[in-house]
Amino acid sequence: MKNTKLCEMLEIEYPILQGGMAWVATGELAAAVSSAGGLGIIGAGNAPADVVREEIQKVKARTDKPFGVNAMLLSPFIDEVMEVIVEEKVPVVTTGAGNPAKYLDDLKEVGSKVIPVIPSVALARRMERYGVDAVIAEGNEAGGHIGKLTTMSLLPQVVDAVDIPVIAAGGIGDGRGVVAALSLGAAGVQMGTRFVCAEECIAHSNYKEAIINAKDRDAIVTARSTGHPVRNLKNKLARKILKMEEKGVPKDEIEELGVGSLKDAVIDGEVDEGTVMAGQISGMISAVEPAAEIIKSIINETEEVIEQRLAIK
Ligand code: TUI
Repeated sequence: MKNTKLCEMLEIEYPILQGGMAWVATGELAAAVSSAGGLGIIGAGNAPADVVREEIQKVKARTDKPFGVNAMLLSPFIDEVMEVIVEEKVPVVTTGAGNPAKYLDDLKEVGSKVIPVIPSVALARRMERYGVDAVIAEGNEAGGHIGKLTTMSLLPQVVDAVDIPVIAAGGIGDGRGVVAALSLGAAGVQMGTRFVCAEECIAHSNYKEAIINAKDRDAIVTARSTGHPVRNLKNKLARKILKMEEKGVPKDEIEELGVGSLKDAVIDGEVDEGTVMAGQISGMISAVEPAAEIIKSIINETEEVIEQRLAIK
């Protein structure tokens, strides 16, 4: 598991990226993951640029290891956030929810590695042509804003279509998932939901408990009717949104219900009437652990599966 090509490119010990989740992935979590040998990623979400700069400085104060920022391309502050990322020479920049083409030259000029999340083969190909360093193929088992395909089908098709490293995301919860992703051609993995339940993650304990208590079918998709489907844990708000969508309520009204609802859940612990974004592997998570323990156990499981289960004689 050590020194894969992706590890060399990103100068990390293990090919495990922590998803850059809005509100959840602050400097505290990113620093803990990077210190433990993975790649910690700050989630910029819809945060203003000065807040993103503070989180970047938090990580720099806590570790000398490489780290990343996820730039959410639908953010109203995206241009200013990208300026801060360039000024701070962030080592790795992942992007979500859109096409980062217009920011690429500035990021490359300061030496940032650029790794967009892509939900399709066509976008992966386009990104490769623009000169990105790798792509993250995210299947719709993931939490939050999702694409149409599952990881199992998207990942190998992207691997076949491009020559740059492909990182797998969506539906990976432990070492078994890592081996599955590697089998499909991934150079590494990104995990979000598992790291929400890291001790260093600032998410409210109610949010972590909601994930720990979740069963296999609890991470459902709402807001399909808006064109921006979101995977989140079934609760009072999710049921209300689904009912409104069934009735054909206009998409503006549905979107309105989502505004501020992630913060309500993550920061205030409002897990009934807020949005608890989480992936389908929520049902596999049973404890809050330090980030270093999460990484250690994933690496141990990965090596165990490769050595013992896959050693077909
Ligand atoms: O971005 C994510 N996950 C997110 S963003 C987020 S905040 C948000 N909340 C509600 C609505 C919208 C955003 C919560 N979770 N994952 C990465 C991801 N990117 N998934 C899918 C995509 C994606 C979709 C379309 C990437 C590119 C894309 O391109 C369209 C195009 O051709 O421009």
